[in-house]
Amino acid sequence: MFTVPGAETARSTPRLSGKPVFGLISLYVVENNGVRFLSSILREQGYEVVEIYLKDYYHARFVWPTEAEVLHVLKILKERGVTLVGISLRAGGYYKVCKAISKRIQDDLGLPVMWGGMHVTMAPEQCIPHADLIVVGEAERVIVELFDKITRGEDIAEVPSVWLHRDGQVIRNPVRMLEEDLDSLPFRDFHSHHDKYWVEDDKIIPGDPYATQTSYLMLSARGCLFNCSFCDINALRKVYRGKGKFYRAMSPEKVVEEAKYAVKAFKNLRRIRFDDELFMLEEEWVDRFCEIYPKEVGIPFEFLTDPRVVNEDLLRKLKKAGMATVMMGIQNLDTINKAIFNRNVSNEKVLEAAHAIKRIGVRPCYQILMDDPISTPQDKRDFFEFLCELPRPYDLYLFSLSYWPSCDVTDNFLKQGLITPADVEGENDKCLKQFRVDLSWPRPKEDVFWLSIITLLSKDFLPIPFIRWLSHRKWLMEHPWPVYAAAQFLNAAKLGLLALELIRRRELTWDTLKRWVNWKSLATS
Ligand code: B12
Repeated sequence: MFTVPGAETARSTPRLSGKPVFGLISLYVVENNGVRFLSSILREQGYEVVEIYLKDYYHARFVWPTEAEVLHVLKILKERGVTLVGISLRAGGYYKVCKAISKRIQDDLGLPVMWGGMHVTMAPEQCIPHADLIVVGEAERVIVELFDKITRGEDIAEVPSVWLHRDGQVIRNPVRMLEEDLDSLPFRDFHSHHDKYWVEDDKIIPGDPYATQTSYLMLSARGCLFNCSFCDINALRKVYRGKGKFYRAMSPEKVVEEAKYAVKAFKNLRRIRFDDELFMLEEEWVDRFCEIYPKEVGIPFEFLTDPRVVNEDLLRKLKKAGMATVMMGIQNLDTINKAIFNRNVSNEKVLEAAHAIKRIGVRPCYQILMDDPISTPQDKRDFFEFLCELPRPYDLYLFSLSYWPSCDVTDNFLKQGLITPADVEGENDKCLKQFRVDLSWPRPKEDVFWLSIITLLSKDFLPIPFIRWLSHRKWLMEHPWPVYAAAQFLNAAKLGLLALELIRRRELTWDTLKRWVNWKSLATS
């Protein structure tokens, strides 16, 4: 246990005793995996958990909760006799909302508030002043130990991963060893409808707000083999250094068992999306998965991969087993990837992986990362030229570089004076407004030009020589509005076609439309 002096006040986390009734709040996402993992394991251990989903996540739209919504949250906590409140702070953009809600709960109800989630893990020092206690990192085992101790009336000052206040000092316990056996964790709870409330549009909607979905987001692994400097993984590796195996995957049998659970829990299920940082592409694992998944589940699936692990044979087997598409991170030119993103992957390797995917016959989605402050005008042209070489057809997800606390890219740019602390998520909330690139976001003319031109590449019917010809028009670079307007129009048309396709596949729900359609900010695709 480390204690660090900081004793301007004699603040102490209130003493907790008796079996807790836990109110667990998810900010702006009705799906929140973290919340669902925790409520599931706590319920399994016999604890009462009341889940409150405070507002949903909407693409590039962030609306502060209304007073009525805050009062609804307080009312639920009070009426359900909650004794300890947890708030899941997944993205730094919600830090200020989290602070405000916590204060209301502490002041109006006198309840202790515990924070956890990705932002807390990345920036615990920013969070601890506003919470009575926080949990750094993965919390399934931690929360059970914490609740058992509270129930038995024991002191919680030494629970691993927990930070709390004691006599004006902050107690910062080191993080717990990582859970190696992901198979031993219970599935997230998507099936029970009691003890769940969605607070949205000034209303309380009881029941599980996620039950009507047509796609199930599966997490079959935690961690990653790589360490890109812009990614949360880079921050997590620092937190977990020396704390056990970092990249862990569920067994194929357990993945299939969970998929079967999802089929039961979601009546309209049409697709499974593995949202792991890196889907397991190891031969034995893939062989077993491909043997049992089609027989026992058979629902189309997709996953995220990296050019460094793409293997044509394995992809072929996965395609046969139901792989509908694959998303692959490219990010930028190899020179930029190496210089600032710690991605040691050559352009040739990316092309090789793209050709392998093309031969397999699925339409991939490539992810790229824009808006870095380093790329020169020549880099931007080179990147465009490189993208022209990718075999079509493909979709593009263009992301805008956000600065997560304690990631290397953030620290390096801060040191070089390329960004200021106000640009870092937590203080900043750009990630809620410009995560997927929207062409109308204020940018230098040159970037509007290149982003618009790049957006044209995923419109298969436009010949590459024509797009290249446009890219050389000096006048357009100076006055990018015609190419911007064309890109916006084609983008909107493509999203319309995608919606029709989803309707055909019976995958479109009203909730998905609400989440993704924002006419003021079109996500490029
Ligand atoms: C899947 C995913 C999504 C999905 C689905 C979310 C879902 N079902 O939960 C969708 C597409 C909706 C999504 C959206 C966004 N996401 Co996202 N997402 C992820 C991803 C890939 C996995 C999250 C996850 O489920 N992890 C597994 C669970 C088990 O881990 P966990 O959530 O951290 O929870 C554990 C602990 O943190 C802790 N914990 C969590 N909550 C609590 C609460 C308490 C009280 C306690 C004690 C502990 C605790 O215990 C949990 C169990 O061990 C992560 C990357 C990652 N590796 O985490 C990014 C990530 C969390 N997302 C990120 C971002 C920025 C976003 C968006 C803002 C992007 C955008 N503008 O579109 C939105 C915001 C949505 C929202 N309102 O939160 C960033 C956050 C970075 C940051 N610090 O800000 C991450 C880290 C990715 C990245 N870019 O590096 N996301």
